[in-house]
Amino acid sequence: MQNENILLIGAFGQIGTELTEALQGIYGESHVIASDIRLSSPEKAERVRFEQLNVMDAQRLGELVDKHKITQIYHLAAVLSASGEQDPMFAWQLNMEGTINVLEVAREKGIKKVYFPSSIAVFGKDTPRENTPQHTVMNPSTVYGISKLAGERWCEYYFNRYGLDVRSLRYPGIISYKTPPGGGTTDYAVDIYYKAVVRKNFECFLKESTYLPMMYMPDAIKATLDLMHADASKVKVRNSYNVSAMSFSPREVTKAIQKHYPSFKASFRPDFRQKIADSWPTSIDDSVAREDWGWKPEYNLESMTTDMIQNLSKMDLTQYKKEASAVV
Ligand code: AKB
Repeated sequence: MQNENILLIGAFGQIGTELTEALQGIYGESHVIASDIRLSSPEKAERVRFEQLNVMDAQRLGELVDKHKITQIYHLAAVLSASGEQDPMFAWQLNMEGTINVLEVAREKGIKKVYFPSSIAVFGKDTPRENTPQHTVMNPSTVYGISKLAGERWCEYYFNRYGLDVRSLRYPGIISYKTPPGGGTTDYAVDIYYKAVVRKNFECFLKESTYLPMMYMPDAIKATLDLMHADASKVKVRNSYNVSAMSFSPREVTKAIQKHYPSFKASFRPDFRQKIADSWPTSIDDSVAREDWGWKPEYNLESMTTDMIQNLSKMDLTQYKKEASAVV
């Protein structure tokens, strides 16, 4: 493991922050380079080897690969579904140019492994919504989904054409307490926990009956590392694997939280994100990932809720509380 040098792109995002920590634990701090468009907080600089990188700058990406003798790249920088709809051209440019830059630099420099996160957003309204199979009709309707589907196709192309070992997962909504998500349609499922812990009521931008596939962060990190560490012969899907852990609606997560905070209340005022959610699966069939490389999640809604509340209760949420008061 020590001979690997890993570059994370988008290292300070919701998944990047925790994946950086996990990779440091496996490979050692000096072998993990955390890059992002900017250093989001000075404290982060103390915990990582940081390099500034805009993923649209292919030259700088190549220079960093040479400088740190990088052997693996985790490409996590992307504009998510809801933000993407606010500025579709920018989302397309960043998501597509970023992915192509990573794949091209990886090919040119002989990188051993690349990780590309895809999403349930690759599915669309013509897709079977319940237990969505691994291989099915796609037809995404958001610019984020279109760019992720195109990214998946490019990953498979680079594998078939150049033998580049690219691996990918279609993440559902990811719930975590360390770093907030930004710009997604599933983000409500993080915010609702923060509101409950600071004893505020929650206004949800989706209807109470909207089921979406979700996963707790420890499972998302485990899935990512299990896939990246699997023997190449077991990685039979080279576009992207379906993975799932649970599926719930805003009403169900509210009820799960009310077991801890009986007076917690949620109201529902759907906005433009409802249409995005309605075009996505309600649950995912991840049996191919389970068969190929042994995927198995650990958390369900109840165990995740207990863990989220325990951890958020220990955190200093003064700033969050102030912001919540300002908007309520
Ligand atoms: C989003 O809501 O855009 C993301 C995703 C499902 O990929 N969390």
